[in-house]
Amino acid sequence: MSIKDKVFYIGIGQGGGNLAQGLENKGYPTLAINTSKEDLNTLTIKHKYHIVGGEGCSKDRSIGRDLIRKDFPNISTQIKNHAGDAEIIFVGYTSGGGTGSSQGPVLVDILTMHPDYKDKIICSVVILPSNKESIQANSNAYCCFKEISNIQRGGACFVLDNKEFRDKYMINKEFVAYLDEFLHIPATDKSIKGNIDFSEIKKVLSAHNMAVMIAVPEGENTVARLLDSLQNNSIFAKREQDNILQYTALSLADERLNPEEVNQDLQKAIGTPIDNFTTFNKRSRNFICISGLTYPKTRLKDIEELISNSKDTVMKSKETSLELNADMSFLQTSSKKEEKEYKEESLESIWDKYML
Ligand SMILES: Nc1nc2c(ncn2[C@@H]2O[C@H](COP(=O)(O)OP(=O)(O)OP(=O)(O)O)[C@@H](O)[C@H]2O)c(=O)[nH]1
Ligand SMILES: [Mg+2]
Repeated sequence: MSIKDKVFYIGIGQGGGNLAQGLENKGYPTLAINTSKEDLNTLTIKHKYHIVGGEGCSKDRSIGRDLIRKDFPNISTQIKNHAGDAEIIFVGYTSGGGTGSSQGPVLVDILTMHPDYKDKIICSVVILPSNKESIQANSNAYCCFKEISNIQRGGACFVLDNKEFRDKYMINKEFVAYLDEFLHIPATDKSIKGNIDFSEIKKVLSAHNMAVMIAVPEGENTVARLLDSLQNNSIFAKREQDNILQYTALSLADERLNPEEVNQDLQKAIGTPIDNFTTFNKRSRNFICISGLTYPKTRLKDIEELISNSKDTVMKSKETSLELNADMSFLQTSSKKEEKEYKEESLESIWDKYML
């Protein structure tokens, strides 16, 4: 049984669906769910589901919420029909839109309690909007993360950040490549000095809160280079520097390295995990996945600031009551009358006008 049969990905909304497309292209079973038929039509993946009554949410989270609630029995059937024997389920969505942002967190929460899935690992892939995007997108992201941070039973949550990279599709592509690389470690990376098996992959992915992955080409100063890439050149949201983490899975390119020493160096910089798993690969890449990290508090604080800076203007723009109380209607009377007459005119009556 290949790793691809043990994993199932559900994409919600446009961004979630785009990730589904990337994963399906690599051979993973996926399902794309959306309120928008048009969004779904852009995907060529096998299993797509259009939520009944959905016309897209135009970034309105309340519409998405209502729709998933009403259509949940059908959505549930779709998941049941396609999830197969997956042991790990990923739910992917963007936090800045209306559909994925409102439906992703609640779906994850439900799956972690659902009798059919509660013994599976339910992971998330969530995308943050760039800080150049609209106040609406940023406000949606903030509200979405409020919900995510309250999910009690979820597994690893990979937070991708559109802030650092301009090209959204590059972010998708890199994430898909990382996830594929990580999931294949038990099959491809083998060494007498240590292996990582599937149960260890599951252990890493079962940790709550945020997870990240990074890979750098083989070279000197393995740990420093991994950390630098993670902090400065990553598709993931910046990690909090608070030394909180649960697991690390590390695959090293150079068999001459001492895994204990490498892990010690790593822990000096990022803190001590509950457990660390290490192996070696022949791909000339050093790869790490870290899970059980704190959610990106600092980044979310920036979003909070961005929204609150615009709050006054937004509130004012929403005020509709323009208080003009004087009666100036004397000049309006005749036009009102004309309007009335016009409305009463029917197509038939137009003929009458020409019967002179
Ligand atoms: N990285 C990445 N970001 C995306 C992608 N698609 C959309 N986004 C971002 O996601 C936000 C918009 O979310 P969408 O996924 O289009 O929204 P949706 O879930 O379809 O919701 P509605 O369209 O409002 O119904 C914006 O912040 C976009 O920049 C994608 O494929 N990759
Ligand atoms: Mg959409």
